Amino acid sequence: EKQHPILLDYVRQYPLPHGVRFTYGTAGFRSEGSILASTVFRAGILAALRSLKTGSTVGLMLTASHNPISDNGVKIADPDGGMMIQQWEPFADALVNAPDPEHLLQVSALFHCTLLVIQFVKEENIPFGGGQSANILLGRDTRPSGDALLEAAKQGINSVVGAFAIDMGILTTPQLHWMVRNINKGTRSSESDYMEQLAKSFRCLVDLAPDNTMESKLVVDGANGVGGEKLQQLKKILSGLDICVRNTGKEGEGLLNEGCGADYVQKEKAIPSSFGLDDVGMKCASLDGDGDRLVYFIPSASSNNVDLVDGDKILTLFALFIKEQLDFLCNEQGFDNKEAVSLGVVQTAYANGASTAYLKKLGLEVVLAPTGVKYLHKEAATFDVGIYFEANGHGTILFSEKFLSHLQARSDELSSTASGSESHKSGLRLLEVSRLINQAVGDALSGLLLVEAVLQYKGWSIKAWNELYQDLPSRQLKAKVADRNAVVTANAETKVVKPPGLQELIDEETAKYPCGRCFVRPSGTEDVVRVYAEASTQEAADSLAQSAVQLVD
Ligand code: NG1
Ligand code: ZN
Repeated sequence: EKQHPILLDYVRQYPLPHGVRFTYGTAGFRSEGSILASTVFRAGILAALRSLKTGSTVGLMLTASHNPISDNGVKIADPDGGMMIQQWEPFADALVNAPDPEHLLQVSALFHCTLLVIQFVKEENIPFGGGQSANILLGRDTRPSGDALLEAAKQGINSVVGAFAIDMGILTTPQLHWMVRNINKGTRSSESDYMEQLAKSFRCLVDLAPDNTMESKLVVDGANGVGGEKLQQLKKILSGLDICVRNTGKEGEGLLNEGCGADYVQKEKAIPSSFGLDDVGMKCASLDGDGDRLVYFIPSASSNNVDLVDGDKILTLFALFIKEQLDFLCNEQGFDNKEAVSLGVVQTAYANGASTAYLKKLGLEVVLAPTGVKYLHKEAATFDVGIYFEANGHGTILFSEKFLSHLQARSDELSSTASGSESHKSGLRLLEVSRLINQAVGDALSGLLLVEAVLQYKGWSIKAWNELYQDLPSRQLKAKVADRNAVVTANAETKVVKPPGLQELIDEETAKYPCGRCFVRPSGTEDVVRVYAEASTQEAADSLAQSAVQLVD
């Protein structure tokens, strides 16, 4: 028999750890970094197959985002820069959990790793041998386990004939997704291209803004991760912003995500380490460990608290700005596309109820999606301009190709005649926003620059922005249960359908609280059921969440 193009002899170098099952959850495979080598090796194979199948470059990112430094994870970016298509997730799960070939005698041969790959290649009609090549861009965050895992990924890729691993070094997650997208579009895709594009479009947006005086100083918590490092790099080519980065991850500044970072600030509503009394009242922002989440905050005078300006408020700020630009654009004579330009915002059930109410009052179409950016992204992509954010600060703004080419054509046409008009300017602003904000995935660095540009445009302080609406008090808790997947939800996770009867009990409890809202869902990244409750006072929200935990247990 002729040799199969997949040389899974390498598999033996990365034995499967005993007694663990990995699932491609909300954000790829994640666990303790020390037991991930076989998973990452096999994710390398998966990425190579994905690239062969699509005939395009794909990405493989090693990160565990906001999780502790000892964790790590791996996820695949599809050719468009988005997350790997969901149809491949069952194969991904089967592949990383399939027994090693050595164990062949103990298990049904059908399920072992090599056979599984061969079968899948056949089923999916993945081309081999005709000189097809596969390119996989590799990125990783600053975790110490990243080096060894990178090797495992390369070996996995190399075990597929025709597949090439291209190591892009230490990157934020959104940088890698951006590169994959741009390579496949045939546009500039290096790290310095990324930096230059962000700096340039930011500068253009500021130039297109009225001459407002600005609270230009911004203190940023880099979570002691890659985001802080990259922001410092970006700072060198930025003008008009006075950014001070703390928790950059340098020797002596502290550990990745420990007592700092966007997740910590959002969940604890506490100031991150390296921030103190001197920062009270300042405009501050916090990135997460891999630079795809962004929240703002104002350290308050009382103890360690902050006024949190979360992803919902970033979404609201962006929605206000975009809507205003679209209104300018569409009010103009000759722009008869008013009906045709669709603007939508996408949130999850975790969005604060006050934000949803505010957005609806603005007349915006608000869509609810299940947790996980892959779901939000998909919904947002159905609009000409789709804005999505999770409350935790992960999100972006998507522009349809159709709308962008329309804007471009219009701006070319107007540039000679009506260059000073507000309508012309709004077209230009929208074009610059599409260049600034990452079109592949949520990106804290580009998000931060857009927030700053919009605040500048509005002449708003962070305080003015924060006061657009007031968050309803809320509480998030985790319930440790025997099997989190016993809880099955529907309606964008707002209703429990299994186990039967649970939703009725939750409804009954919720009805006892004014402005009460409560839902439970299995986490996609941790072995817990998450509980969220909102009510008119903090005590009430706490108590509702507590009762729901008891119902789930
Ligand atoms: P899970 O564990 O499925 O709740 C968490 C976050 C998501 C998303 C993913 C990926 C919450 C409630 N959930 O998912 O929003 O960021 O991690 O990192 O914050
Ligand atoms: Zn992240």
